[in-house]
Amino acid sequence: MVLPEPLALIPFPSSAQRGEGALPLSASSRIVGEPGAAALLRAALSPRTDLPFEEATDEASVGDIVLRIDANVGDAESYTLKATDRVEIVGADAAGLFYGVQTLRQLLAETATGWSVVRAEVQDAPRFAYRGIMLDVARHFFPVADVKRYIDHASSLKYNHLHLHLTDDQGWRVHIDSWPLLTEKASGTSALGDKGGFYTKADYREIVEYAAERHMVLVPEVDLPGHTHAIGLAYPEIVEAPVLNDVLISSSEALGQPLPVMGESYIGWGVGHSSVRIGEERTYEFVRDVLTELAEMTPGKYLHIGGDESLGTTEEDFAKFVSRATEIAAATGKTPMAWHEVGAVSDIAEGTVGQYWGSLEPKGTHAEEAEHFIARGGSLVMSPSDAAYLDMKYSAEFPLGLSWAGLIPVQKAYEWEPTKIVGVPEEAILGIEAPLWSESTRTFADVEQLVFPRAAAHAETAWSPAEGAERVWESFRTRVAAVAVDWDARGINYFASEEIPWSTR
Ligand code: TNX
Repeated sequence: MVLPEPLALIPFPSSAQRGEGALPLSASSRIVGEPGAAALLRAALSPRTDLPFEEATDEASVGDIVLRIDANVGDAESYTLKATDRVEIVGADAAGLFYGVQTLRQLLAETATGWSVVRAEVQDAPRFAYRGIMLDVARHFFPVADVKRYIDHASSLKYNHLHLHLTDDQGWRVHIDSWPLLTEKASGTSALGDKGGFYTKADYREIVEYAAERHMVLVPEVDLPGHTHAIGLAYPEIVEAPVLNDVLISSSEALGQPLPVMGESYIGWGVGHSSVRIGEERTYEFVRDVLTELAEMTPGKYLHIGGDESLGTTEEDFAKFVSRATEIAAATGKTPMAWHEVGAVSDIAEGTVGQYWGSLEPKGTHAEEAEHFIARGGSLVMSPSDAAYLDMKYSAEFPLGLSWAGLIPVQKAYEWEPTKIVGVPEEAILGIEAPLWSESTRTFADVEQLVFPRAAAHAETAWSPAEGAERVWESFRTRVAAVAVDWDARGINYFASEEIPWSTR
């Protein structure tokens, strides 16, 4: 017996059955129903198929695409899709409908006689509420147009949180009215001496809105108390002189990169040398002003305060700082989020969400730190660096990316289980996030090479049921090959890894 091939969908739905053949689309196929979703669907389908897909509100007929919202379909973000003699997508809410539309894009097929939709019946709902992807716009700045493209890519894979790493040693990337010198003096350059940049408040709001239309929530990060060298270019009175450690000195030398110098822009990749002044009251005014302004223009519920790699800071100072900083973040009305090191501090604000970036087999105190967020009533977002990091090289020869957490071929990115890393109950895991750090990515095309196809792997970990029959590498690798036809149509510069049978279509 020949088993039917699984539908080429990523992330694979909770349930998806193939029907008989394909439903032909034609110039008379219309999109009937919810206007917002219809406009996005039309914008996606029309250029690709060269068919008009007129929007209509009357009764649907054969060959049409019907978009509806009905809360009875299921929980938040869920949807059903039926492609028979027409396509009907019903979202439990606007997000669910949007995800059904993304699934439809992957069911689109071009045949000798024209465009069609593979007949199918799908019922779908996400596994995790937080499905995140990060872009580091501090090490290399990426303008609004690139961020929008990132949002397009990620939302098509049903990611719903975009974490922007907005500040680091190499630059400050968002305008803050009450501390205007940050963008005036500390945004000009990127790593490797490349051009910098920053988002005006209008730019930031444009990103927020574009993301919201695609059901992605922006999670802004201001990394504190370390990763703050750039702040010293603008406000030296709140930043310590660089603390050089042996690893920083030897790795900078090996890479031929300069060491950080107080008051000068830092263009190397080294970490752990900077800190804001923890004993200085003005520092907390800064934190309050920055987080308050960010909170005002961020509709999402999280404010990320960083907290990683404060290598030159004493434990005592670190504790003093992060307990205040998480309280300040909470006082804006948002939920603080922080890298797992912050979990080393006993009295962090209640409900703070921890982002675990240790390895799949936790080292040292990393697991305890992560577990402490749960003890404080928070939850965890899992970003194990040896599986979820999009900036690790695929292989030793790969020209872009870093390798400190190991090499991450696509299969390794695919095969990990977020609930089996630290000892917390499954409900304590809010979700996962795949971070793209941008030390080595000088262009957005570089970003796409590292992100694709691995972001598709993480999307499936975030969305698809853990026990699903298709949640296995052999299935995934053939589905990637098929979904990549859509990536080609969008011009995504994905890495054609040899692990994927690209020619199967
Ligand atoms: C570690 S992961 C960092 C970043 C670097 C990244 C490079 C984390 C919280 N901090 O500062 O960019 O490694 O892979």
